[in-house]
Amino acid sequence: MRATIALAGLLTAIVAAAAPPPGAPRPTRAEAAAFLRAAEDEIGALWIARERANWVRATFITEDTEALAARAEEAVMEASARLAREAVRFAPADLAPADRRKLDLLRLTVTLPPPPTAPRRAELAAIATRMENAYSKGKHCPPRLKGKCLTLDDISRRMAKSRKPDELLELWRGWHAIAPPLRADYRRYVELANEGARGLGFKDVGDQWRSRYDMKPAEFEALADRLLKQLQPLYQQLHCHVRAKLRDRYGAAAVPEKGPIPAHLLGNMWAQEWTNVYGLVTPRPAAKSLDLNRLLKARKTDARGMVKYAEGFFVSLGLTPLPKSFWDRSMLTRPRDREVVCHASAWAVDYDADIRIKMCIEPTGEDFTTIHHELGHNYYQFAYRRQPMLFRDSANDGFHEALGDTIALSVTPGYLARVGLLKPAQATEMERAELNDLMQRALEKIAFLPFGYLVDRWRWGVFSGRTPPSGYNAAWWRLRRDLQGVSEPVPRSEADFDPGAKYHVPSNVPYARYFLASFLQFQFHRALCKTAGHEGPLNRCSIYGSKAAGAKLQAMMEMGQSRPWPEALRALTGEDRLDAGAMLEYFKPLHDWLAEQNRGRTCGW
Ligand code: X8Z
Ligand code: ZN
Repeated sequence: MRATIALAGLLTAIVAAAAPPPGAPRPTRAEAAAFLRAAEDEIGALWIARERANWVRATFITEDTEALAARAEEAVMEASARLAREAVRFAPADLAPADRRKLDLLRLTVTLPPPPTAPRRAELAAIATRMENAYSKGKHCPPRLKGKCLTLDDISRRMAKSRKPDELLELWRGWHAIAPPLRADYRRYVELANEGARGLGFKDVGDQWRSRYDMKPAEFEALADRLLKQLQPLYQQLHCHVRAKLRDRYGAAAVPEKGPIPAHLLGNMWAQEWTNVYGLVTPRPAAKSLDLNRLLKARKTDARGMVKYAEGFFVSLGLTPLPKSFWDRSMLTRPRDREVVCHASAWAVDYDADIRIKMCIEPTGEDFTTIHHELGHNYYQFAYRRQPMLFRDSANDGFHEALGDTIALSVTPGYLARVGLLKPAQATEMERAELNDLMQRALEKIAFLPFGYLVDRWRWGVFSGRTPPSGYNAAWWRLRRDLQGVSEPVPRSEADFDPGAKYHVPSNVPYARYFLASFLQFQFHRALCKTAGHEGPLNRCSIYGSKAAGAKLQAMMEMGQSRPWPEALRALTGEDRLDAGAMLEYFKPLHDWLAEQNRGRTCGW
């Protein structure tokens, strides 16, 4: 991949728009370096101030913290716009490659592209903060509970367990009812952020998001398409089998034989992962299956205890224990006395060693995995903290999301026996019935792929104007039906705003990162298993305790965003292409088994 050339090309548009007057002297390398030093100092200080304000807001939502966070965002926007404009002056300079990269990153990594005027920047900052808060405060107050309201965690807990279609539908509808009030704000946010993106030299916000991958935006789209296509056959097989089993359970009237699966029956609010219907699709019901929910409850493992297990894994790789401040400052459970943003996140508040997580942990296998995911973010942040400010991020955003998931792939029965959560004999029995384990993983990882892809497909359409506000909801369900094979459980209309019921939409967090991470984590896993000396099938491998694997990970994480991502990938895996091969290899036995089960069934929708 000609990464540097592609990146340099990105600047052409704004260079043309704001080129120095003819005859103006070309800026020198030293001038560019001085500009970048000052820019990093300024933007770094503002980023840190924003993180602090945001931490307080996200862990204590009030009108005041909302206003303070919006102010901090506004200050970042103002500086980003100004610095990006000034940066244009240095584009023709003969720059050191690292400085060229920094100049590009200055405009590429702006999360909320700043509109040109102060009042509109203030408006956008206020809308963005308000939307995330509104989502986070969302509640469902069913009449049957007579005034008691359910949070998303309450709803998710019920949805994971319930097998009553009526109850599932009520919960699904109840949660989706939080979103219509966000629609007007969302529409305005799209207008304002698009203005900002255009000011930075992009066609629209989607174009800016797709430009962050060391290649042209169109090349990135092609890459995503290629990856999805590689996994489509396996997704179709999984979908086919799960649909047949849901039909057995819920009846022919509820689940069509050949059509999409109604979205409320898959054990997850967005049907984005299906692990909670594992009990309906267990390949080897006679053999023991791993049930982390039970294990954690039986041991009365609390939130801290769960985080300790995850930390223990990283430490076994030779990475450092979490600093004391992590334990003092993290928010691990939902506070009873105030509104917070419960959606899990990891922070480096000072862009240095002050790493923390914010999560409302429940003693479930799902949260056990999410904790590994979050600590992956924290260990990454900790590793690149010595990089220049503009390089303190992952190689691309998929890398950040993949790190902790890679570790979670090593949470195998064998590993759980080593840390005493399982008896060795139990672990051996589970490993023998490996299809069970693979099915659990597939319900998490394979089921996720089309969803991971479509959230931003929808937003790219919205930002480009191809999907007008009058078609927001219809476009969402078209994608869900076409790509996921999942349907709306009751008729929907443009009075609804179903994409707004998914955190990342009102919170302005790009989503393609999770799609990329799905592939990257298997590439990482395969490479690290090799480094750890593992032989045999990939799904049996745990890198627990491998200092060699830890050193490789650490070396890649320390690079931060200083080099184009293919180089970081190469440092860890020897490959420089994102590829589905490792994922397909991992799931091969399950794929074969599913194909057999589905013989005689009509797959697809
Ligand atoms: O948002 C997250 C993480 C925080 S970065 C908890 N994830 C996506 C989601 O919840 O939709 C992890 C998996 C996908
Ligand atoms: Zn994450």
